[in-house]
Amino acid sequence: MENEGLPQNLVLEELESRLRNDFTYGSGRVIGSMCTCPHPLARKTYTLFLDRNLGDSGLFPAVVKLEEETVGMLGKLLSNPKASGHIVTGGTEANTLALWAAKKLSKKKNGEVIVPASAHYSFDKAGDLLGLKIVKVGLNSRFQVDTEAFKKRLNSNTVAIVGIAGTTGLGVVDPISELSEIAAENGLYLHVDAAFGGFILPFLKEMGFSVPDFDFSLRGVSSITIDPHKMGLAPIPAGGILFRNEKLRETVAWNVSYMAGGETEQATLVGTRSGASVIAVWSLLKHLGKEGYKKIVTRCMRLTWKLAKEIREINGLDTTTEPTMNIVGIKSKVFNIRQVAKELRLRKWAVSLFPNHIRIVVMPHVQKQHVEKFLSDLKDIANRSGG
Ligand code: 0PR
Repeated sequence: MENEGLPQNLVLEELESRLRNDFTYGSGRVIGSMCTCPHPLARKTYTLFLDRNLGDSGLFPAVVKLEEETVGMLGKLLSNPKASGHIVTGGTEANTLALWAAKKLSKKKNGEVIVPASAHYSFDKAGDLLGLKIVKVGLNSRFQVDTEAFKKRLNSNTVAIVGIAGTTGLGVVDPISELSEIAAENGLYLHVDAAFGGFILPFLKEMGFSVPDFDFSLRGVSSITIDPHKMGLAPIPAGGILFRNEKLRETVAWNVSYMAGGETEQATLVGTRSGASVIAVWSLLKHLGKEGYKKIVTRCMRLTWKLAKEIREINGLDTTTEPTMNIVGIKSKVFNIRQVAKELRLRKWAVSLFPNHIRIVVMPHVQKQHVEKFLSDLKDIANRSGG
């Protein structure tokens, strides 16, 4: 830091010039990400109430009420109006809170958590932090967790099992109803990671698509991650952790007595936390309603199906699996998929690269013309590589 500060306009000018060349969602070039342009209403409500801090909740009782309502609306979406939880920093914090609750409830010393091999790396982080062994179970030919293999890994140290409703790599939904039975029969905690799928599956279901059960309608489900800053169109940070009931949430709650607003309770990893995030999510759920989200999901899915169909028509390329949600995996038996990703990046497409496939996520900022331009570049790359 310099001794003398710069005038505001110079600071702004410098920032504008330095940030100009970063990717923007609006350009349509970011097609491998799970984030998107926040909805204009959420931008507005977020900035209007930037100073609200739920770490000292006694100062902001109205925001506490808005968070309760937000969690109530998400709970209802996930078949449980009595769910209790918080808007947190993201899926990583939500998944960590779930494993923390499971660990505390079990009181076991050398706890193990069984997760699908497709689980997000946040479970590895949480396991490391909480001293829990993360046991990974292989997938079947449809990239869902193999429940028979799952059962074989259960032992007296198991404290929780995890299922994913919308995997990070391919958007696949695990057989959560089977996991729910395993959990119920063995008295185990089942956490469902619907960080991505939580804002898609309920809407697809209402629109008549066949969607497997994955939420609190299943008796064994203890908690669910559902992230508004992914398909919910909320500004970052906005993750969601929902526990089946208030008692489970209280497992990770702490009382802090000295706060300016009086005694406060915190049941999140962070202390000071954004009330603006809560307000932004609340405003979006109120404004968009189910119909608004259905429209967004429909548009993303139509483009996803178009993309998947046309990828399969390109010589040498194929999709990894039929998309369940707005994620497409591109694989090849002919080309080195790493090389294809490299060529795409040279043409300024921000794609994600997994060990055996390229991940495309058709988020709400991706328009038809972007998909068409992407397909034409992909065809060109395949042709030049001799597919
Ligand atoms: N659970 C699942 C199923 C996820 O896919 C993710 C993140 C998380 C949990 C963790 O969420 P947070 O990142 O909010 O803590 N999935 C994306 C991924 O890792 C996140 C992402 C977002 C990646 C934007 C790239 C990007 O540009 O692939």
